[in-house]
Amino acid sequence: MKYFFIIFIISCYFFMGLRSSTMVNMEGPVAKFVKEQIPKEKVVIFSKSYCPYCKMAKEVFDKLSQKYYALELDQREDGEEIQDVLKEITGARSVPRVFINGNFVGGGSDVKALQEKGELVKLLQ
Ligand SMILES: N[C@@H](CCC(=O)N[C@@H](CS)C(=O)NCC(=O)O)C(=O)O
Repeated sequence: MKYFFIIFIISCYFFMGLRSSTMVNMEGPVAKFVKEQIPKEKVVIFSKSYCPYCKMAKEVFDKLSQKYYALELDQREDGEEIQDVLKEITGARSVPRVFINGNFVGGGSDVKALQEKGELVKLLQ
């Protein structure tokens, strides 16, 4: 039973790795959509409506009166695929994934840290 469990866990990791490395078509329509959204606004947030880290990032921009374009991935049928594409682009599929002037700047904690260090305002120029 113990060995079955270990093999099960190893198989899960194997298939998760396989999914991320082989199933993302960076030339496909979802990747094209993601690439088109990133330069659409000065601040673009790939978000989920219920996500506290996304709320945290949005609040940072709200306090700066900086408008942003948020895509709520939990409200889209292609949300999972968008996250797979974002993993290829940014190295992780967690939300939020925040872009400023077309550049990836991080997740919610990163945005907050940038603001606290006074670096966010510079990136927004
Ligand atoms: N340290 C990350 C944490 C982000 C995080 O844990 N996000 C959750 C949602 S609140 C997530 O992406 N969960 C996996 C998923 O929704 O696919 C950040 O500050 O952005």
